[in-house]
Amino acid sequence: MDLLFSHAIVRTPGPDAGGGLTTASLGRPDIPLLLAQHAAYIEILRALGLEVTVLPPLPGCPDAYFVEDAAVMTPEVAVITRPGAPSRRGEIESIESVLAKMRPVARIEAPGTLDGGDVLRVENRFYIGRSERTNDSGAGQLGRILEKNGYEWRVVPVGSGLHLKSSVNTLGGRDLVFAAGTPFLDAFEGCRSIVLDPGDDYAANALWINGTLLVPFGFPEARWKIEQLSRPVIDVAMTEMRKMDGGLTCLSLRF
Ligand code: CIR
Repeated sequence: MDLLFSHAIVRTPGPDAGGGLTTASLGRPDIPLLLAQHAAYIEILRALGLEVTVLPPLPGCPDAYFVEDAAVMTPEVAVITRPGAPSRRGEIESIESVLAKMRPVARIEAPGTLDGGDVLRVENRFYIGRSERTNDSGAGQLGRILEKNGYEWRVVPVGSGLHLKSSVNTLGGRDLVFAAGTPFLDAFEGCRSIVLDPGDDYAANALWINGTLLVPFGFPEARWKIEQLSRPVIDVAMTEMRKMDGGLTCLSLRF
């Protein structure tokens, strides 16, 4: 049974949002369009019944609107991460001040690094990607915090791609969507997999919100495959976030 979300935290992109980290060669984001797409994303979350807290831009932290990377939320605890990219570490103080009002806080400490984009919950188990951003220490620290709170956890070597959730996401329960050629499919035994076509990798970052599936606009084959689950699907324009390696999940913390 999936836990339903009642809240989301997002952060408005700042005027410096084009100065964040990226591996994409898609050009710089158009900031007015980025803001419009971000505002539309917020409206979708609200239309799905979530109470959305919108944090202001964080000066000097151009990637801070990818709030998912700065924390991992469970009903019991808010885990403040230690992002793998040093340029993103300035984000955590601000997110901690917000989350500390909502949950007991735990922290990933040095030498651990962990990005929330590497953390995927499937029912009672958390899959933690070991990636360019998340190391063994960070994954282990998070795992032990989760274990204390009654969860199972498993480390998955991500191989290529930015984060674990760049390649796999839940579509509800144990239904998962994978990018083509994902090397770690075996780690998810017992789950039902939809594997997208080569070229549709970006659409593997689909987002389940209380039974509705958000998918990035512009991937008709991926959308068709996901629609076969007979759950409502909403297309979301993500062209400008994609230029900064951002996807649907990273724009919010949901709980
Ligand atoms: C970064 O490279 O950190 C940002 N430009 C993009 C982070 C995307 N986060 C995510 O998918 N969870």
